[in-house]
Amino acid sequence: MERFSISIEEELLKKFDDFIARHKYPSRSHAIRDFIRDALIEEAIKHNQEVFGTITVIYNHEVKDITDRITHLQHGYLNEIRAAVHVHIDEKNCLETLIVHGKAGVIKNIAKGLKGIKGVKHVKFIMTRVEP
Ligand code: NI
Repeated sequence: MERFSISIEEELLKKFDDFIARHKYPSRSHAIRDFIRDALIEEAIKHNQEVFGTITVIYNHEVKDITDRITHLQHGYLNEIRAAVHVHIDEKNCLETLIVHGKAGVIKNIAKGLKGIKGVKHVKFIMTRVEP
C-alpha cells in the first residue's frame, strides 16, 4: 500500500470523522478508499463502461400481458441478463431481480424498458464494477 498525506480544514475533518463514526468505517483510510472507488465507478458509468448490476422490478402480474412483455424485453438482452430471481410477494404482486453485466447505457435501457411496461409499479437499479 502507498501512503499519502492530505491537507484539510479542521471543521471539514471533524465532519468527516463524525461521518466515519456514523457509517461504522473502521478508519479514515478505509472510508477514503471507498469514496475513491465510488468516484471511479461513477465516472465509468458516465463514460458507458462495462458494469455489473442488479435491476429490481415490482409489478402486478394480473395486468394483461405483463408477464409476456417483461419476458419479451428480457429476451432482447441475452448478453446482458446473466440471472433472474422471481419472488411472489402476495396474490397480485411479484418481485423480480435481474443480475446484469454490460455497458452502463444498455443496463439503463433495460431499466427504462421495464419502467415503461404497464403494470410495473417500481424499478430500482444499481451499477458497480471491480476497482483495485
Ligand atoms: Ni410472481
